[in-house]
Amino acid sequence: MTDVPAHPFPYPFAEGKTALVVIDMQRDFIEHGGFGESLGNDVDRLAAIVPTVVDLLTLFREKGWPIVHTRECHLPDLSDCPPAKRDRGNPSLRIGEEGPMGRLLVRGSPGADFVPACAANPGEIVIDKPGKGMFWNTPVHQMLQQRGITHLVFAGVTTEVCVQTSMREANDRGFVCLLIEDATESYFAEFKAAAIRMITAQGAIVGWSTPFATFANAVR
Ligand code: TIU
Repeated sequence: MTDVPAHPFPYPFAEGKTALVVIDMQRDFIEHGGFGESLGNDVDRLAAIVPTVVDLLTLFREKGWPIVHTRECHLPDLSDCPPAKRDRGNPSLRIGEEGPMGRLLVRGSPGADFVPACAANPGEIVIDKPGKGMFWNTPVHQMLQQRGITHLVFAGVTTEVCVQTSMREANDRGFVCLLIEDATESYFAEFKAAAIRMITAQGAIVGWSTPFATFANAVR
């Protein structure tokens, strides 16, 4: 175990038992013309974390540690997209409709794929998930258990939606979770700050948080 300085107290990093989880670094959330922008959001806020996510990916790749990438997306017939999700709100385009990057959040559409800098390498796990959380209706729990993973380091978008949901799901399944603060972002600065506070409050009730540089210095 390596103690990583973190909030609310040092995170017990377990080499050999830890995977990086990069949540939904997809064009549909980060680039103009995608799902995120269709909901009325300023997507440029999210693009700003791409270099730090790349640094985190590079660190795990240099070490040969496991990496999981997730994509929020649906089958082309939308049979895994509940009407309650598709019909929510008043977006300019709905899930499954044709946009400038293809059908929004549909598996195989250019927009549903990763931004190029955060593409998965061969051998890394890619999980297509129909929900906000990474465990709902996916094989990821079994895949992590098969590899002896007990600790997860989180990055990606958006902090209070898919990242927080996935961390809560992971925490309930017994994983020891750390969020890299500058490798996650929200469309709302105040929601990112609040999510990090919620995750780390009450003695790390959901998990720990720390900046990338602090994590990298500790594990290198
Ligand atoms: N809208 C929003 O903030 N997020 C999502 O819809 N999905 C993810 O967080 N990936």
